[in-house]
Amino acid sequence: MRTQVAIIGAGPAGLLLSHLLAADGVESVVLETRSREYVAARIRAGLLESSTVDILAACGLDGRLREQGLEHRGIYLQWPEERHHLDFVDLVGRSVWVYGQTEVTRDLVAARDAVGQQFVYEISDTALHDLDSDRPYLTYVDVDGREQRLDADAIAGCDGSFGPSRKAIPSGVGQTWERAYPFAWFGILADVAPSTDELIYAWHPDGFALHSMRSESVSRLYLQVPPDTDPATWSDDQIWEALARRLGHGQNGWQLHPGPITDRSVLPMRSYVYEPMRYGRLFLAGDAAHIVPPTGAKGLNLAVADVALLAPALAAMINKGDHAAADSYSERALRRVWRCTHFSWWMTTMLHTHGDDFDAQLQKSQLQWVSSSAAGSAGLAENYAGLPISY
Ligand code: RFL
Ligand code: PHB
Repeated sequence: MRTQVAIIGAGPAGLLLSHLLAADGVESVVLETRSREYVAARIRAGLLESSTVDILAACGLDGRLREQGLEHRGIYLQWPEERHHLDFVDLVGRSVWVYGQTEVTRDLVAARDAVGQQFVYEISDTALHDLDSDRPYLTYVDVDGREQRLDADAIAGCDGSFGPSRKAIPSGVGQTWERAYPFAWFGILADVAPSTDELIYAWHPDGFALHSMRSESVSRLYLQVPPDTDPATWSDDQIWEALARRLGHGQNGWQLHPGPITDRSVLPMRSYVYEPMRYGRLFLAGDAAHIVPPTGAKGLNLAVADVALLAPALAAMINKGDHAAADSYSERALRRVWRCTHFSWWMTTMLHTHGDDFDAQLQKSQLQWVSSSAAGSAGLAENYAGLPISY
């Protein structure tokens, strides 16, 4: 098989890249280890920044988002006895949208299916070859156990943090930066109307909590827990009690309404950046190149921003033989990646406790300043609502 761009991974990065490339007249094949059903059902991110919404709108992919998504003006910052609203629209003129990654994926798959995009699901043994030539290719084993080869002008590694793309770059070429955090997030999905109109990020001596949502009838909530936590060991009552305490149930009459928990999982948190995001004809995008802790809600948005830069760069290289944008892709993408890496680290360290009393006093002072100073709130708002793609 031959195509112009071989895309490894049918996550948001790979799917949107195939869509943007097609708009520029570039053909692609999307390869995925998981099944179509698994990819469609995966529960992950929930918050879209304004530039992500702008990109989806520019490709005509914002129909269901506008109908079913929830537009939020800002967020609440909470700590014992205090809750402050940060209005991003007033502060920086931009809003954010609650619209699950599951829904974004569904819209992208539907749009690609409608125009006959070639997907190959349930592959195994994906291997990348001749990346430093202008004839790179992939080999893999298909669902029927047959070995296959896909030749391309370029390969896009959109295969997440555990995929083979980054690992195919010879050691010594790139550099990695990493920070592991001594805590994890316990996330639940619950069939209950959100107890808040906008997201609540809560600092508490027991640990961080977040009240998010997926729709007017589905809530998504998170608790800071030790990384080795087994989600099965917490009863539903224990989960709701911890959430109520940390999120300020009873404070100024506010109440957290519990409901049936339909999904629970524990996710580790880390920051990770691999640089450069290109090796020869291999281009990395999304989680394949960088991971952020979820506190800043940046992972999905960064994946979208990467491919918004990568698609025109690949199109210019393939359609016109113009390599300038492809050559500067890594540097341009990384400028934004590092800004979001810093913001995600900053939000994480401001809101998660780790048993140090001195640090706890600094965190509360920081929260007070961010909530009450125009400069402090605008800084958070500018980063949270999202910087321009070309930042
Ligand atoms: P993905 O979504 O991981 O997709 C990679 C795809 O590659 C496939 N793959 C392979 N395919 C072929 N051959 C191989 N050998 C392959 N190996 C892997 C995988 O099966 C998969 O389908 O990466 P992508 O596209 O870069 O997208 C990144 C986002 O998914 C991720 O950053 C976000 O989900 C992170 N994140 C959040 N981001 C936000 O912007 N806002 C949020 O509110 C937010 N909340 C979250 C999150 C991530 C979470 N989890 C579970 C990690 C909340 C959670 C709970
Ligand atoms: C979510 O709704 O899953 C979510 C929202 C905001 C975050 C992280 C996760 O910062």
